[in-house]
Amino acid sequence: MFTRAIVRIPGSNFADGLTTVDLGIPHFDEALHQHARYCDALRDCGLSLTVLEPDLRHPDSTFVEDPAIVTPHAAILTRPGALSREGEVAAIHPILERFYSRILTIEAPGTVDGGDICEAEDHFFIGISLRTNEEGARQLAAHLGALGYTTSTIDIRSMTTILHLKSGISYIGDNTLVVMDEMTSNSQFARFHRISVSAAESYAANCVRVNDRVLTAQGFPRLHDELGARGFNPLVLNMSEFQKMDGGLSCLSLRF
Ligand code: CIR
Repeated sequence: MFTRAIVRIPGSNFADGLTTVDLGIPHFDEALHQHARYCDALRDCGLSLTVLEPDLRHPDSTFVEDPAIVTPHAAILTRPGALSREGEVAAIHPILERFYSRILTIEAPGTVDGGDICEAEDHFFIGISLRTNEEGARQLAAHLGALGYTTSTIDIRSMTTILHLKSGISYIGDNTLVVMDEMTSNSQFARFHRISVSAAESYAANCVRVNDRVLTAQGFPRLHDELGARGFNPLVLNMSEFQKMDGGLSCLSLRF
């Protein structure tokens, strides 16, 4: 069960953030509206929110998942792989200090983006990507190991369609992974029930279990139906403006 989440309202320069997709420039007012609906959804799932003010120094800072990893035992400050996002770590640090007495760090030359880290019960999959490097993964695995978790790495550097590991897989509880078609046969996922997401719906592979709901992106009916058929309770949110900036549902909050 999660009881809290940290979110940050998008800044007016949100469109100046990084993106690899060609879906057009996000509409700021619509992004604010979608963000507010996202916050409502987390509250509906029973979470108490810490809502941070926009940070205009960092256009991508609404994606609070990337500068930190939170576990029940400790928070880990990451070292984001994109230079323009480095300062987000110092900005989130004092917020995490309100909730955690133990805060660990990733040191240079290691880099880690929280979006590359997928927690499945007591195991963490660590994506090696253009943002998370091998040294960052090694440091993170050592921290998580000391906290009692197992870890393994998944190299996604050859996959051109996803930015982060969690753009392609999500653990939604009940021993179930939602996985992009391209990754379904990965032997590391063999012990899980897998819900495969077709290339046409690949954006929907980033979904988030929050207590008894699964947040899913609007516009992907096959995954939605499949979740329902398997007994999950989807909560659908319009993510169009965040998708334009390579962001998904998990990126917009730290849940603990
Ligand atoms: C970036 O490129 O860093 C942001 N525009 C999007 C980050 C999305 N975060 C995530 O998937 N965890």
